[in-house]
Amino acid sequence: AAVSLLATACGGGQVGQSSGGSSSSDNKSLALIPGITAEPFYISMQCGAEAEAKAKGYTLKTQAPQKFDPADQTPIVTGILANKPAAVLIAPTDDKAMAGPMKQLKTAGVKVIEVDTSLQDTSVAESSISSNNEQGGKLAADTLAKLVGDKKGSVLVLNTTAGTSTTDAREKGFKEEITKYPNITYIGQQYTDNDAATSAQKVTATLSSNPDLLGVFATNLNTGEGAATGLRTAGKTGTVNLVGFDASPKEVSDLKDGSFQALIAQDPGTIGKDGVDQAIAALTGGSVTRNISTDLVSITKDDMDQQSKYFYKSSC
Ligand code: T6T
Repeated sequence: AAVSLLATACGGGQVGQSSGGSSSSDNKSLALIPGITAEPFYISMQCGAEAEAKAKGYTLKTQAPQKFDPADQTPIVTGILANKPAAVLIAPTDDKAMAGPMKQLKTAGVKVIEVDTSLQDTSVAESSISSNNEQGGKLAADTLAKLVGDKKGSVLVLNTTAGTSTTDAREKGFKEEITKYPNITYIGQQYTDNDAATSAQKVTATLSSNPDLLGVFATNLNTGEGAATGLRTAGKTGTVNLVGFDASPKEVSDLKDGSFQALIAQDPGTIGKDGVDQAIAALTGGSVTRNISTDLVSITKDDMDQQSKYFYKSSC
């Protein structure tokens, strides 16, 4: 029940049998396991990966968990293992809990490529492709500080769940960078379990406990969409500056109508494309790059028309 296919979004299908446990050189079947189903960041990644796989003569099938949760993602890895694709591109939903299942892939001779998130254990993946998330957190801090100007008050980070490598790194970068602004007090992070409604509640609660709140940094898509709702409900849109991460269609329309003051957008299509290229290099004895960092950009309402190539897709 935890398994869901993104087939409708991007034309992919279920992970199929490879050519009968054949050697990796003639097995051209790749699998993608995103962090969560039906979410524009991972759909955009899937689009990039599918297009590249097709261009290179490989098949790519996607299976994603319902929740961003290792309990949902582990059975997908186990199921895919039975079909033995040549390589698996995966966004591990926990930097420790997914190590066991991912090691099983490696032990079975399946090449493992990390896309977006990664494990603490760097011995499992051949290559890891992601944004420089710590840098993204710093960019969010500088962007928020610029919006706040010389006003004095506090700022909050709304984060997803501890153990998510990407969002942990975003908070780390933010926390370090925000100390450069003495007028701003960082009151710490609150976890939302990657749930928009929880994020909205945390904003409302913080507004009552910290009436001097000047800004919020929401570390990802759901958290940001929820924070925008929370500020709207409290009548604080625009008064409390909101910097989000990602650029989902909803976040982009919220930026346009002033619910967000800025978004830090990633380039998920390129993460997917590079993931396929690294998988193929690993399978064919090509040169593999251990770590690849993809673009991040800060977008505001004023420059959003020029940055539309960074907007995420809901289908390919
Ligand atoms: O922000 C992205 C991704 O980079 C992160 O690892 C998890 O959340 C998103 O998928 C957005 O929902």
